[in-house]
Amino acid sequence: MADELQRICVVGLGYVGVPTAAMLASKGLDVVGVDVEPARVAAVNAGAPHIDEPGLEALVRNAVGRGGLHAQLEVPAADAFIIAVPTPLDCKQKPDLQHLRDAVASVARVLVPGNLVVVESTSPVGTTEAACAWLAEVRPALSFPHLAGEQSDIRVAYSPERVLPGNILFELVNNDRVVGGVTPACAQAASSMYRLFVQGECALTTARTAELVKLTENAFRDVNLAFANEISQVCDALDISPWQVIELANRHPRVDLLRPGPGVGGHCVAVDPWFLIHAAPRLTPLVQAARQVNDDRPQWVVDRVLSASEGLANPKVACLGLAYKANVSDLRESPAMRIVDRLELELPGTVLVVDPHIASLPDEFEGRRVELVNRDEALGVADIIIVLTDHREFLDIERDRLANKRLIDTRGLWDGWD
Ligand code: SAJ
Repeated sequence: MADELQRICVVGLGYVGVPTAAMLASKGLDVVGVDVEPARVAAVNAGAPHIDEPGLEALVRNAVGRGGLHAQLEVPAADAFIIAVPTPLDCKQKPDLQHLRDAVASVARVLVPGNLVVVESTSPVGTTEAACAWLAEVRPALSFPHLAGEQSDIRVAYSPERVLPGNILFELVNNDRVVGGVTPACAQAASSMYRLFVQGECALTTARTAELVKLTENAFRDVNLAFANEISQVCDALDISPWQVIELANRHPRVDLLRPGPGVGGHCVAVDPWFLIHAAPRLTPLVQAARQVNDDRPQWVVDRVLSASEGLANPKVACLGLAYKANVSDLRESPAMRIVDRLELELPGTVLVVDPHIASLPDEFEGRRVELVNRDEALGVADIIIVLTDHREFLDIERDRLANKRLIDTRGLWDGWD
C-alpha cells in the first residue's frame, strides 16, 4: 500500500495536522494540507505556521520550499486522507462532531476506489464506523468497509494522535501508534502509511478499540492529576511539602504520581474525559470525580491567595505564567486564566501577569485591571507572587529577589529551597 501512496491530503491544519503534514512531506510524499480558515492556509504556504512548537517552523518551511507541502481551502483528490479536525464539547459537555462531519463530507466528494481515509481526531466510540456511513451517504456508488468488509472500495481507519505539545515532532516519530481498522485490511493499509515516518511500533486493532484507547489515555492522566492535586490539598492542611511526599512516594517501584498544579488545562486532558462520561454516565463515577477535583482546583488556589493577602491593605499580586503548561503559548482551558480572572474580581488593585510566551493578553481581560508585564517589573513591585506555569524563564529567579514576598508556588518551582 505504502508504495502506492504518492499524494496525501491532511484535513485540519492544527497542532496535529501541520506536524503530520510536514513530516509526511519530509519523507518525499506530495502533501496537501486543507483548512477552512484562510489565515491558517496562508500561514502554512508562507512556511510560518501559527503553532508555537519547537522545530515545526523549520520543518514546514523546508517542506513548502521543496514543493512537497502546500495548503489550500478545498480537499483535492489524493491517495490517502488524514482527518485531524477539532472535536470540541458543546455547552452541555457533549461531543460536537460537526467539524468532523464537514471534513468527512468534503473528503467523500473526491474519493476513488483504492483510497484510504484515516480519522485522527479524538472521537466517541463508534465514530469511525459512523464516518463510513457518512461517506456512503455522499458516495452511494462506492463501497465502504462497515458494510462491504474486506472487499470495500475504500479503506477506513482510526488512529489517534498521541503527541505531547512541546515535544510533538519527537513523539510523532517515536511514540508507538495505535491503528484501528474498520476491517483488518483497513488497519494494515493505515499502518503502511504511518510506517513511512513512525519509528515506534504500530499496534493494529479495531477502530472502536482505538477510539476507546485514546479516551482511556487522557482520562487516566486526568485521574492521576486529580489524585496528585488532592494529596497536595491534604499536605497543605497538614503543613507537609506535597513535592517531597510525591517525590518519596514515587520511589516505590509501583507508584507513579504526576505533579500537582493549579488545575488541569489544555484542549485534551481537561476535555477528553467528558467523551467517556457522556458515553457512560452511570459507569464513570471515578472519571467524573477526577474532573470535579481538577475543575475545583483553580478556586482552591484563589482561596490560598486571598488568605495570603490578609493584613495587606492593597496587595499587589503577580501571576507567573498564563499558558496551560510550561514552555508553550497555548491558553486553551488554562487554569491560570481562571485564577487571574477570579483574582481580578476579588482583589483591589491591578493583577500583574508575566508570560514570556505570549505577546498580549487575551480579549477577556480587555478593559479590566489585568496587566502583562515583564518578570523583573513584577518581582520588583509585587507583595504576593504566584507561580501558575513553570516556564523555563522562571527557573533562574534568584532567591533574594523573593525575600519579603508572600509566595504561592502551585508548580513546585521553588521546591527544595527550605
Ligand atoms: N500537569 C500537571 N502536572 C503534571 C503534568 C501535567 O499539573 O505532572 C497539567 C499541565 O500543566 C496541563 C495539564 O496537566 O495543565 C495537561 O498537560 P499534559 O502535559 O499532561 O498533557 P497535554 O494536554 O499537553 O497532552 C495530552 C497528552 N496525553 C497524555 O499524556 C496521556 C498527549 O500525549 C496527547 O496527545 C494530548 O493530551 C492530546 O492531544 O490528546
